Amino acid sequence: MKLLVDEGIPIKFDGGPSTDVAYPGKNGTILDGGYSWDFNGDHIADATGRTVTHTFTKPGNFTVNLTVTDSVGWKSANASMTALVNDTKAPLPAFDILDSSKDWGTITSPMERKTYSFNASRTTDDHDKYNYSGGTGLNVTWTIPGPIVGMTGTNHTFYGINVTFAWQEWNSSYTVRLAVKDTGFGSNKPNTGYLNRSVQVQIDVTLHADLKVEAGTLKLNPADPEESAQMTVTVNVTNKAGRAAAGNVATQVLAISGGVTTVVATQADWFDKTGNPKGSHSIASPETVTLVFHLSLSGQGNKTLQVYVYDSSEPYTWITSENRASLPVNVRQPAWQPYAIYGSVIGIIALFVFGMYARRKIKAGEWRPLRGRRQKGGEEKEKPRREIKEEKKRL
Ligand SMILES: [Ca+2]
Ligand SMILES: [Ca+2]
Ligand SMILES: [Ca+2]
Repeated sequence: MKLLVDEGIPIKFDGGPSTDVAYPGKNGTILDGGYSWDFNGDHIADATGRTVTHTFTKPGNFTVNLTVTDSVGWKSANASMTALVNDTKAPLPAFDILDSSKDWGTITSPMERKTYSFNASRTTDDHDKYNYSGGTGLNVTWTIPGPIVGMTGTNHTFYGINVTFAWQEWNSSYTVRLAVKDTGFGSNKPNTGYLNRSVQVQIDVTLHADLKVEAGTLKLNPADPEESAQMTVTVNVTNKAGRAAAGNVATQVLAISGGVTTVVATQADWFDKTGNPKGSHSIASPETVTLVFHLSLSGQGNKTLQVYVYDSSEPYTWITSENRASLPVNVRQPAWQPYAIYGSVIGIIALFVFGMYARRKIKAGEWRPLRGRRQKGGEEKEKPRREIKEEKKRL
């Protein structure tokens, strides 16, 4: 006789059909306490009573024994059956991050671009274990977000109880998802347990540049430029100590006016601290460079000129107000502009005066209109000219 049950379900057992023969010809009496149940085959009683309720808390094959003893103390033969208990509970995933450089100690917050082992051997299941030599057992799948050293894409799947990788970039939160599947003992329906754990990846400060504009070094020449006239913007920029070299520096000058920001220069001349031109546009750590921008401003009036510098390796949390420097600037009317305006006005007046004068002369008959004169004498004058040209050719 075989019993098929799920783990965790209470099952009622009834020993009622048992009968007892105390000795030939006379029936004995079986008291309730005479029913002894062993549900796990260890021959140690787990319950007494004619009817008992038992819950199998673990999957597996178990031998159930019922021993019936009559009031006289004669033991009957055992009645036994086999119980096959299905695995219906998912594994409980758990993992540690191990640092080989610290004698495989457990850490919680890894460093960017450093390799660690992610180990799920603390995972438990009520039936299966991980099979290190392959074959059936717990099945472990990792889902790792974010860029990973030596891999493409931003979402990665790893298999196995121990996986090794390095995150390419620091991040306040990468959610590691661990899925562990059992074999589904008995029912052949595997159960999967999940664990989502947020992991903070620390920044390695030696892998990033950190630029700042030196306070008070921003100079405009001239300080009050004319509109559209050439001017220079000079500033000193430092890469802080203990950082990576800045090798891909973005440089910008912005003009801000009336809430509108315009990029007015992106290229600078680079000089080292001794004033010599710098061949490479990189800033070691620590080093200060001088940037000189040549630009002109359109639109008159008050503006804010802002220099903005950052390196492509600089984390966004390090690109702060220290990466910018600003000065107010009043863009003047160009010096030639008033003269041009006066000149135009005077010219218009002169034309008007001349017009009046000409009108009077024409009316008086002293001048003939231009159009009439051309029509009358035009053909007569052109003919001789043509003859002259022909003569020249002949010569
Ligand atoms: Ca037992
Ligand atoms: Ca299980
Ligand atoms: Ca910075």
